Amino acid sequence: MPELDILKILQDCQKTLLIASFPADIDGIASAIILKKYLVSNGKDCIAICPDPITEIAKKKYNFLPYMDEILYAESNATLLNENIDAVILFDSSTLTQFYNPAKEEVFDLCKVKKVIHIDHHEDMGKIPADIKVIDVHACASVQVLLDQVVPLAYITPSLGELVFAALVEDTGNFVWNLQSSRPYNIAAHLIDIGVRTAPIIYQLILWKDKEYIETLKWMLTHIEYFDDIHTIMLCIPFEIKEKEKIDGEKFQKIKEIFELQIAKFIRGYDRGILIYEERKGYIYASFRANDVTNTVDIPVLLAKVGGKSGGHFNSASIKIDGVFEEIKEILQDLLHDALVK
Ligand SMILES: [Mn+2]
Repeated sequence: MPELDILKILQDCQKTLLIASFPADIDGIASAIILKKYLVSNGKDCIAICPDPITEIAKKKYNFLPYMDEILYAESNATLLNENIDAVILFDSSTLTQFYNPAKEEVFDLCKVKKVIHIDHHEDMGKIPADIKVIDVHACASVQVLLDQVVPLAYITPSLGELVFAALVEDTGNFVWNLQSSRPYNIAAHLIDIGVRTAPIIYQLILWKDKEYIETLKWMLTHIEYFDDIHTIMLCIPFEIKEKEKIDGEKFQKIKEIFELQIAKFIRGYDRGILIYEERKGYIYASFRANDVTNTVDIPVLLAKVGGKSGGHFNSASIKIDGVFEEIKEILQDLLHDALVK
């Protein structure tokens, strides 16, 4: 049963703004839509937004789901001001800048807001100025936190259930990672029992590939290098190749997404994948994705030895560094070699 009496908490508030973090992701969006509908059905006035204009990719990806028109793509500060908001609920990020668009908006001004609630499964970094934190780092998705602690599971209709299932599938890679208890399976079992059809959602989010994807993949597969001694694959895009193949920002994002999500850690015998990209001459970005079952190298620790700006988790991190492309590629190989023989 939910532990948090959200209706009581919001009883003195007139209008609540629910914000799903950007980049748009179905866990944040689904959580915001479900809580919005729950609050509205209990007589509350609400508006739900995602502060980033949803990309064409996300639109195409999620529009098969119900209630997607319940979430607006609007600027957070303008909405706060124009709609006389006095309560804010933030979903699915522990980074404040993911709740407004720093490229377009000045500051995130919450001073006129009476209640700020943060609902999340990411670790609380103390960066979100919330009065109430509803955070469970053992949950696989924010939607799980919402159903465990805020909205009764009995409120979920088959249509809302599609949103819940989509969020569970996307945040666990179709029930592969982020599973720290049987709860996500129990929620999924309940959804099947109430009539949610799960296969179409798995096809839409995981299995179906666009023609454009296959074309990009074809290019990538001819450029991947396999390093058997360090059980690592590399996709290298030095400046010359970037220019020759006309890889602009958008094309690179596509390559990066496909590499990180579908290739880097999924080739048997190769425990990690590195994408190295030279955006401008001497300005290098390297992204590591390692298999959560077979990788033994702490990637952020490894990257700290290269210098530059790094961040991430044990199996997933990236770095920006100035240098000569071939040299950095070699340094990364050597460091991996050393880390593995130890
Ligand atoms: Mn999430």
